[in-house]
Amino acid sequence: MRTKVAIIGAGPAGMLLGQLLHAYGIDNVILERKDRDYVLARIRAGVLEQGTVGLLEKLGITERLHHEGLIHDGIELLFGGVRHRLDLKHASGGKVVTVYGQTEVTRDLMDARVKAGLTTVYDADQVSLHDFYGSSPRVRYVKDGVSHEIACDFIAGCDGFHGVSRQSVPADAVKTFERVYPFGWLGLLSDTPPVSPELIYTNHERGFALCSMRSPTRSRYYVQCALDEKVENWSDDRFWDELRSRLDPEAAEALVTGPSIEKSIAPLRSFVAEPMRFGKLFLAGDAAHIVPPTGAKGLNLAASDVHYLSQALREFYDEKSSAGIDGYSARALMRVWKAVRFSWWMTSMMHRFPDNDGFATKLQQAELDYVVHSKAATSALAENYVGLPY
Ligand code: RFL
Ligand code: PHB
Repeated sequence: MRTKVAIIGAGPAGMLLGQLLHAYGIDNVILERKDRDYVLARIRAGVLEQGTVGLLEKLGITERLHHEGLIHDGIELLFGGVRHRLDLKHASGGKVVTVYGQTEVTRDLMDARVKAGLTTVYDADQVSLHDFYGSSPRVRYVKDGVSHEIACDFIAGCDGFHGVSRQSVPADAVKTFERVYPFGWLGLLSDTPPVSPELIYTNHERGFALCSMRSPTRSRYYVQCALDEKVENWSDDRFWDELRSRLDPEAAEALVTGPSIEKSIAPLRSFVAEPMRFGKLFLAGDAAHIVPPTGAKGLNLAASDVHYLSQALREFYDEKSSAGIDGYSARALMRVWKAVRFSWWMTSMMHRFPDNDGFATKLQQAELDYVVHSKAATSALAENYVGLPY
């Protein structure tokens, strides 16, 4: 088989890149290690920046998103037992975010891909990358016990943090930067109405909590937990009690509980691999960088990466110019590091750190008070949260 761009990974980065390239007339094949249902069962992000929605709009796949997505023009910060609303729309000069699950974005992209008749190989085992520094890049994989090879012009590594693409690069060609946080998030999804119409980010002495949602009838909640926590030790009741204990009395009272549909623990990490291009191999999304979810930036960064990459490839094919390709890594990393900073800052301000002496807690309180009472500080949070321009 031959294609212009071989894309590894059918998460949001790979699926969105595939559709953007298709819109530019650039043929591509996606190789995914898991099956479609497995990919769709991963419960992850919920908040889309306007730029991400704009890319989906450009592709004409927002019918369901505009119907089911929830427009949010504010969030609440809960600290010292009191909730403070941040008017994101006002503070950012008119921008909002859309609450629409990552699984739904991926499903819409998958459906569009099927409709366009494009090739996605699910259950692709032992994917390996070859000659991306040379003149004939290739990707090999095994499907149903049979080996296959795809010859291509370029390879896009959209295979997440644990994928094979970054690992295929010689160790001395890549520099990594990392912070591992000393806690995780225990998340629960339930078919219960959200406790409040907007997201509540909570700084509490028992730890961070987040009240989010997927729809008017489906809620997503998180509580900060120790890194060595086991999800088996958390009955639904224990989760609900812990969450309630971190909320203000009004929210605690209003919280509607019910059986969990999904419950899982995610570690928190900041990670960046530089550069994001190695010859004819490009990395995009979680394959190149990870941010802690506190800033709701991971999926949105995957979207801005593939926007830059698809533009660069379009320039290459349509205008015979390598400028976009040569500039891809620097351009993407400029935006990535700003989101890394914002996610780290939100994480530092909202969580309890195990080595926390009283000093750090006092600084958090001062910072939170500043954020909600200073127009400049509110604006700074808002413009990052709704998404910096591409
Ligand atoms: P993904 O989604 O990990 O997809 C990678 C795909 O590659 C496949 N793969 C391979 N395929 C072939 N061969 C191999 N060797 C392969 N190895 C892996 C995988 O099976 C998979 O299908 O990466 P991608 O596409 O870069 O997308 C990134 C996002 O998934 C991620 O950044 C977000 O989910 C992060 N995130 C959030 N982002 C937001 O923008 N807003 C949020 O509100 C938000 N909340 C979150 C989050 C992540 C969370 N967790 C679980 C870490 C909340 C949580 C709890
Ligand atoms: C979610 O709904 O899963 C979600 C929302 C906001 C975040 C992180 C996760 O910051």
